[in-house]
Amino acid sequence: MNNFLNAKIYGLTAESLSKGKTNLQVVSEMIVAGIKVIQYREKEKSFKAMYEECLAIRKLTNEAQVTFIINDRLDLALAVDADGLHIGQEDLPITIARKLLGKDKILVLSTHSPQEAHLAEDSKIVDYIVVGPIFDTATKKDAGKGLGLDFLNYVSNNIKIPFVAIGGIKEHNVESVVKSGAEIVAIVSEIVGATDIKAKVQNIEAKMRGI
Ligand code: TZP
Ligand code: MG
Repeated sequence: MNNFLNAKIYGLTAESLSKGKTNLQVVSEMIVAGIKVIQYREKEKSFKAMYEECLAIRKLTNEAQVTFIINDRLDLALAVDADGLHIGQEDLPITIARKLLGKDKILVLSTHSPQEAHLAEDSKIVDYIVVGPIFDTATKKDAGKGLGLDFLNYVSNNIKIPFVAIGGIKEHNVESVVKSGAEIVAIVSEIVGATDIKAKVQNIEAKMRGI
């Protein structure tokens, strides 16, 4: 199932930033809030723990017809029959990821420069690119400094495959990201750390619609 086509928000898990909630609780609140594409992102747990958590998330996302993407781990994506895999420039080469994932799953690739974005587009095997970090973020330790909106503007003017903006995106700055061409935003801390996830999502979506 691919809901990226009409999604506004790509929601990512981060249990350490979830104010005591589990990833499963956060995912279930994201679903109630209407988020249609959710990524499991977890760097600390054992494979067994991630597998069990993802099986439960897979059940919830299937029931709600929400697209479920796994970060980094192709084996985990296949093991729980996720809808897709999100990898970075330091992960499996995209050709191998695509080969092992099969043609029907969604392949998402993070990009950090115009050159990486063009390579992803020219490959013809990446479905979505993620563009960032747009702003500084403490969520991803090795993200580096925010690249600013220029890279996003470049992608929106020069790249034809769909893209998602990421990195330091909050309710207060999401309008600037949309004005620079992003139709989908990936958000971690602002959503998982919200006391009321549904209200936060509604506020962000309202800002994205220019309300
Ligand atoms: N990739 C680039 S920045 C980032 C990832 C996973 C983290 C974004 O998190 P936040 O909390 O929305 O800034
Ligand atoms: Mg990664």
